This record gives sequence, C-alpha cells and structure tokens, in this order.
Amino acid sequence: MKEQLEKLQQDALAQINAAEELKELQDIRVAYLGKKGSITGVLKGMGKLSPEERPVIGEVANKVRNTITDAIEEKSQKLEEIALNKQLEAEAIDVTLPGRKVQAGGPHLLTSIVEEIEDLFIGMGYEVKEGPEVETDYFNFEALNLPKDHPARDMQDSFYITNELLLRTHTSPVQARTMKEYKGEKPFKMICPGKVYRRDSDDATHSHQFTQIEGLFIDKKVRMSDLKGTLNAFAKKMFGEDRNIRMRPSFFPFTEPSVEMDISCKVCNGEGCSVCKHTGWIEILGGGMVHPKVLEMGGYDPKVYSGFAFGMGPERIAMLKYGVSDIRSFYTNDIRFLKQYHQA
Ligand code: 2U9
Repeated sequence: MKEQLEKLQQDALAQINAAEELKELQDIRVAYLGKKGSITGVLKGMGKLSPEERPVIGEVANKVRNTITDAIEEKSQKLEEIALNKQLEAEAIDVTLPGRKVQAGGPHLLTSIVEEIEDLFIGMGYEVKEGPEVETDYFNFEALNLPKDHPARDMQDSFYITNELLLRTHTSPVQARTMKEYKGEKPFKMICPGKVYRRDSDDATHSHQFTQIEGLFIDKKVRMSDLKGTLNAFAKKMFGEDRNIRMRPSFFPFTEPSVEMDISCKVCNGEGCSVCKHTGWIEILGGGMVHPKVLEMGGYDPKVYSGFAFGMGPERIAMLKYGVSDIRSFYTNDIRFLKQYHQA
C-alpha cells in the first residue's frame, strides 16, 4: 500500500506540474483527494492492515495528501499570478500616447447659408419672420392669388393633410400672415426662411422637402428699381462683387410684373460653359412687384401701398456657391459631406 501511495503522489505531482489552467488543478484535487479519489480509494483498504501497519500507512497517507495539497496550492498561486500579469498587460494603458482628438461638430452647410442670407437682409433693415409649416389652404394659396381652381396650384403638387390643411409649399404664407398682422397700416421689410414641402420625386435638383427664403418689402412708392437694387446688392455679397445680374420677365400669380434673376456664371465669367449650360448666366431667384390683389387681400390699399417680393432656395444658392451637385446631400447626413463644410 505504501508503494501505491508513493506512486500516486508521483503521478499527481507530475500532473500538477504540467497543469496550465486552474480548472485542471481542481480536477486533479478531485481525482486524487476527493471522496471517490484514487488516494481515498487506497485508504479504504486500511481496515485490512495489522494494528502495527495501520499508523505507519496512515502517516504516509497524510504526508502524501499534504504534499499533493501543498503542490496544488503552490501551482494555483503561480497560475493566478500568470493570469493576473496577462490581464494587466492586456489592459495596460500607454500614458505616453497623445490624447484622442475630440471630434468637434460644426454648423450644417444649410444652416450656414440661411444665416448668411439672413444676416445680409438684416443688414438692409429686414426683420426675420417665421410661421407654421402646416398651413391652411387659404394662406398657402388663396391669399397669394391662387384661388381653388387656379392651374398654378398643380405646379406645386402638395401634401394635403385635410381638405383645408397642407404642408406649406413655400414660405409665402408667412408674408401673407404678416400683412394681416400689420393690418395694412404700416410699411415693413421682412424675410421668412423655412422648410417647405412639395410632392416631387427626389432627384439631384428636386427634394420633397427643401428650404426657402422669401422677402417682402411693402411701403408707399416701392418701385421695381428698388427690387433690382436690393437683389443686385444681395447677389454681389453672396457671389462676389464681380458678378453681374440680369432680370428676365417671368410669371408668378402673386407678383406682377414678375422676374427671374440670373447672375453671370462665375466659372466662365459669362463666356458660356457646361455649368451655365453655355448661356453665361445662372438663374438664382425669382421676384416681382406684389400683385395688387395680394396687397388687397393682405389689407393694404394698392392705391396707397406698393411692394416687391422675392424668393430663393438656399440649397440652390449653396449648390452654386460651394459646388454641391446633389440637393439630397443636404438631407442624407453623410458625415463625409457634412465634414467638408464645417466652418468651425
Ligand atoms: C407675398 C407676395 C409675393 C414670393 C416670390 C418667387 C418670386 C420665387 C421661387 C424661387 C425658387 C420659389 O424656392 S423656389 O423654388 N420663388 O421665384 N417667390 S416672388 O412672392 C410673394 C410672396 C408673398 C404676400
């Protein structure tokens, strides 16, 4: 039995030495010292020994049991130390590394261009007004000389919510509301930036949601030359002093006469190229003298008051100014696009 015990100790120590995981040591402890362990099994035969042999084998058994227990304990500490060092190495922080750059955000290009246009007109004495995006049929169409059966309404296929409510197709209703607010009694200059909605299928130059900035100047003796001077100042400030402008006759139900304004192409300086479709000119906005009916519906006597109005799409202005090729870039939040135009 003594030889058996010594052989078992030798085997156990060899396995403990070879163990690489704590779990293996646990298994060795159970295999040798557990209730069904091999050493326990040998000792079950103690009853057959003579009274003289029993204390001797018992002492050997205790020594073997202690030797194996100590060896397991020592190896466990070693394996725990190795595991700890591995963890510390893996989690080590190199404090000498430079700090990570904080990704600074910045204003969206559309926000910048709207604020730039607002600042220009605020500098010319205009107030900035806003209004509801869900508009009544009256303020979005009728107050702007677009009665129920007017064909121009089809031009602006709309998102109707009810028969009387829709997503506004332009910011003109804000101007009509402002005229009512001022009760036809006082002159004013205003611009109204904001989101507008049209039932358009999206493509590089059309978006079902886009932004508009419209302006309105009502006073006594306002002339077309005032409109031309104002828009000329705007164009030169936005696109450079060397830009020329021209006005072409056009039609809008809410202005008479109506014009569309072009700036000379800044790529070819008016010679003609693919950007300006070889005309030398690029259309940037529309405008005109406020239609007498619109003045009247707004409460202003067209025999006493006159006014001019204009409208532009800030996306288009930004696309021309910064060479953006697709209007959808303003709305798809692609970080590669957004990052290009951080003023910050
Ligand atoms: C009132 C009276 C007159 C607003 C005007 C335009 C011309 C115009 C387009 C430019 C590009 C819309 O963003 S766009 O698609 N707008 O050309 N807008 S005159 O005239 C008004 C508005 C309100 C009471």
